[in-house]
Amino acid sequence: MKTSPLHLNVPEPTGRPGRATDFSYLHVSPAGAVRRPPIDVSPADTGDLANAMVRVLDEQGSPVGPWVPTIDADRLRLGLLAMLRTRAFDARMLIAQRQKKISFYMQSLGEEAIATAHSLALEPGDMCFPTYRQQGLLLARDDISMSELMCQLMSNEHDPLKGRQLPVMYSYKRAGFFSISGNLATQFIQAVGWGMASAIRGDSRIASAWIGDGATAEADFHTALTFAQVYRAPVILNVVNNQWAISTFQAIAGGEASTFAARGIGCGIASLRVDGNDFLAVYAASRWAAERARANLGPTLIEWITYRAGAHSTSDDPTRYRPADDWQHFPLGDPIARLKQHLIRIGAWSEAEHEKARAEIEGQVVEAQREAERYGTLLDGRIPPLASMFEDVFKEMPWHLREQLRQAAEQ
Ligand SMILES: Cc1ncc(C[n+]2csc(CCOP(=O)(O)OP(=O)(O)O)c2C)c(N)n1
Ligand SMILES: [Mg+2]
Repeated sequence: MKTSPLHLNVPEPTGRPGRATDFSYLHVSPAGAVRRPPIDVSPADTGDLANAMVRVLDEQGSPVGPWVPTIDADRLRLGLLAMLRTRAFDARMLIAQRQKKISFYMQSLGEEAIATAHSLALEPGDMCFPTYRQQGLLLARDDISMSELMCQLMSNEHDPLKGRQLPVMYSYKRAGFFSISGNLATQFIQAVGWGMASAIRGDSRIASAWIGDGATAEADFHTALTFAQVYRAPVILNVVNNQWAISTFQAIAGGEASTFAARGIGCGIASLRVDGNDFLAVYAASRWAAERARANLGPTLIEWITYRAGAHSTSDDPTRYRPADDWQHFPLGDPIARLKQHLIRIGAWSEAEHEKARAEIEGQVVEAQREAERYGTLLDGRIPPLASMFEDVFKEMPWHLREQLRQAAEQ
């Protein structure tokens, strides 16, 4: 028998610079079309939810269908302000990097609804294990000031992490924000372990794990799913599918043949695929998953569909590998514009209020930066003292570190 030579499938995005993306691969469900099962649903019975897309806001900004959450206009306005704050903070810090005041930055442009709505859906004491694009978890609450975050970014004298972490890799136990690790996917196993520990102690706090589409290709992702399912750990497993992993399209991580949410079904985990640019859908799905975890019903995997509108980081130039105007054509739009449209529609917001809030937030970000810069930026060398490098590791400094500290002081 004559056979043709073997060859491999190497997924390619439909869009490239100068060639528009065909977004039909996203399979967008109409708003309100997807059912909302009770929280004690059997994980095997969520297969349809892992392959459809939970959406609440329709094209006109009206909430429709079974996933419309119970949330009042005051809280929604809080959510809108949190998204505006996150966007303004990101824009300002991008400029600060270009001015060499900070060495590196990562924006969450276009993805703001996911972290901010999720943050409002959790309870104080719950612990998030974020990646570098969930600054909205912190900016949605006022536990940590913007100027303190900026001190970390500037690695200055007031950097709470004393210059030991890459900018954006915050660590705030008191705000339920576990130290960010640059080793992607480790967040998933750590979150499952933390959730298991909470259950072992008979506590009521739950964990929330974060990963990107690209990082799901790491073994840790799959290990975490197994442990979460076997022990029914109280954890929300968030996969942020923003279509890109630096210059690599999500299909390279396996998003072509099946959804990332469907990975959960294969492991016996209740799973949802959700419009991540729909603030109401993010809030509703997060609450559903949090209720399941707190009721001892186990983990929920949620794939959030969104678009990384900015560059991967300040070291990346996306115009090299995708159409420059891709975001404008993304079918799920801009999360801020969509929540704004909804609030205006229900009479709880106006264009004038929006403009005023935007300007006020802009002013607050500028003020926070002014405050942070009083403690130095990367430009003026006002960094934590050299000796601080030797602190905080051992309760009592061993002799060889004391010796190295003495030698360093002599330099
Ligand atoms: C274990 C590991 N492998 C590779 C990298 C290098 N790296 C940093 S970010 C990134 C892309 C991750 O993409 P994704 O998971 O989709 O998250 P996104 O940046 O889109 O939010 C890679 C490969 C890393 N930090 N850790
Ligand atoms: Mg990604």
